[in-house]
Amino acid sequence: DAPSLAVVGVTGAVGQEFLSVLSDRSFPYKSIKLLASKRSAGKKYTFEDNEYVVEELNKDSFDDVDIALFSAGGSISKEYGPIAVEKGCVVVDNSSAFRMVEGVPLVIPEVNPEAMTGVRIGKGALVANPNCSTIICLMAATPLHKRAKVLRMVVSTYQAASGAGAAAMEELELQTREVLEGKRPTCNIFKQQYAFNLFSHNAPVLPNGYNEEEMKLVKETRKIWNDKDVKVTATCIRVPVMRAHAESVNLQFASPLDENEAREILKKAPGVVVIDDRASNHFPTPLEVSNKDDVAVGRIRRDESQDGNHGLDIFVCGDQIRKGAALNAVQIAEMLL
Ligand code: 2RA
Repeated sequence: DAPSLAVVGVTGAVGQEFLSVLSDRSFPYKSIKLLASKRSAGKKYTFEDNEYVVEELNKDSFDDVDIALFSAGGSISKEYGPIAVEKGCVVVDNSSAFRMVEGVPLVIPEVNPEAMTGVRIGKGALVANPNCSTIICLMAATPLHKRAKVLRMVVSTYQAASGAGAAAMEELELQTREVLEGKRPTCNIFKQQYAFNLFSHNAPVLPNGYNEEEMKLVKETRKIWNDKDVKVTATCIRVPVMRAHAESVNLQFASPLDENEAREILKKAPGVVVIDDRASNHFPTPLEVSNKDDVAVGRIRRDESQDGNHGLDIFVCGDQIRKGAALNAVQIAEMLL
């Protein structure tokens, strides 16, 4: 019969998108529980014509839950994820808390479904949702990697406000109005002006000079591709865009892969749409992929700086809240049905 569900962090941008995606995809459930912090307990949401009251998350919240979707930050996942697993629940965690833990599947259903082997309803398990910039990049890079092994990948990201939460989206809008009105921009979320600006991703910078967001792309790619040797380097930038990430990806392959074959592969790739019209200079844009499921790829071209046909450049856009988080997590849950 249909599973019982719980959504942890239901009031956040991703939590709300979980509900939208579950409904859009007619995900079957016999019950659904909306969980959040004490501060949000009591809030009411209408979901599929039924009214639900948000319950305060506690250690007994998962007694009768088959699948729990988490997006409430790493500390909540660390505290309650194992409790839920102990109760026999399959946890799909959107935080970074467990992604690199040995034995925890890190899954993009279209990319590495085999990682879900052995995970089933009734047997507690924790499954990690990759970081949004990793998901969006690998949705396009993997179909090519499977055809001609990627030896090295250079990624430059242009990341939306939504990655920093709903409050960051609100502040970007507020700052934009303030700047246009000649007022001093309100800077609460980021210490610098965001509107009409861009800056290095706000994640902490590590001793090696990379920030945590960039190292997520490096480490998660190696785990998802099960290839500890693939060379990855990334520069992650926060740009004044609301909810879709854009990424420039340079690929070096072990064997030749020409741009036409790459384009055909991507046209057939699940969850990918090719927007690559040179004549009209029409390529993927964040606005065009926002609120959509598919990742868009374009600017597919041979990297002329590399020998032979061993290099390609591509440009990818994907909705950060949807495929970058909520949709991917729900697709993982669909693999359990
Ligand atoms: C960001 N990847 O975009 C993060 C969100 N999880 O900041």
